[in-house]
Amino acid sequence: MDPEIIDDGAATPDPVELEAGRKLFAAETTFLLGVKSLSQIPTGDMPEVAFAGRSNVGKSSLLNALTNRKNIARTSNTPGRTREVNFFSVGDRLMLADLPGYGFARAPKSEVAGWTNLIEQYLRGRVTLRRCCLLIDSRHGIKESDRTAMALMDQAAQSYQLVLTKCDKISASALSALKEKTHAELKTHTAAYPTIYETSSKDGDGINVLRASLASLALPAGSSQDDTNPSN
Ligand SMILES: Nc1nc2c(ncn2[C@@H]2O[C@H](COP(=O)(O)OP(=O)(O)O)[C@@H](O)[C@H]2O)c(=O)[nH]1
Ligand SMILES: [Mg+2]
Repeated sequence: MDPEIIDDGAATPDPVELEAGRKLFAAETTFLLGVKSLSQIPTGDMPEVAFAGRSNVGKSSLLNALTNRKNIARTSNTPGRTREVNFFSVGDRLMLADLPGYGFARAPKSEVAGWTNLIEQYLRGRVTLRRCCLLIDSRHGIKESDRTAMALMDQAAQSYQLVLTKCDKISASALSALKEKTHAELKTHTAAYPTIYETSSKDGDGINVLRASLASLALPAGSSQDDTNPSN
């Protein structure tokens, strides 16, 4: 049977994929730089995955959980603090881009326009970008500002996957209802993957599955960019 037809949005990697994810993120993650404008963006040919979501969705916590670091991405109780794009290299095989959070309730219009402009430029100009992870707070589901972000990525034909955060905070039945609703909505978005990732940075649930999905986008192990010697 065509797996698309029976896809219920659950992510089920096989052991080989899980091991590839574990290996990739067991390598050292290094913070490269933070940029306020895209003219300062680092170039290179490492494949890149970007992380986007509303302020306070748990983006920094997720990046820390993925990379086994306590504070490589600064967590904060004050929403809307990060106004730059931060770049991290995972073992010289995959670049992670932490995009500024959006949807902060009291954000002035000019700030919203600034965010949209930055993201549009980034999506248009970043040839190494393989995928965006769009984080959704499992307590709130998809909000209007997320729909704006999804529309931007659909228009840019930029593939993206939804990652539910803070799943430890809701019941199993609420999570399953949310997934059903979210899955239905995803079908109307042309660039969205049907798979929905459930995570909790607090208790670590789903982190290994997300790692496995990103490992398929990374450079092969032992082939970092400066490995130019074929005898290596
Ligand atoms: N219970 C729980 N809280 C979380 C989780 N992820 C983040 N948080 C909390 O949510 C708040 C915002 O997290 P942060 O990672 O700074 O969000 P960001 O603004 O998207 O980077 C902090 O108080 C975190 O401790 C999670 O998986 N479970
Ligand atoms: Mg943050």
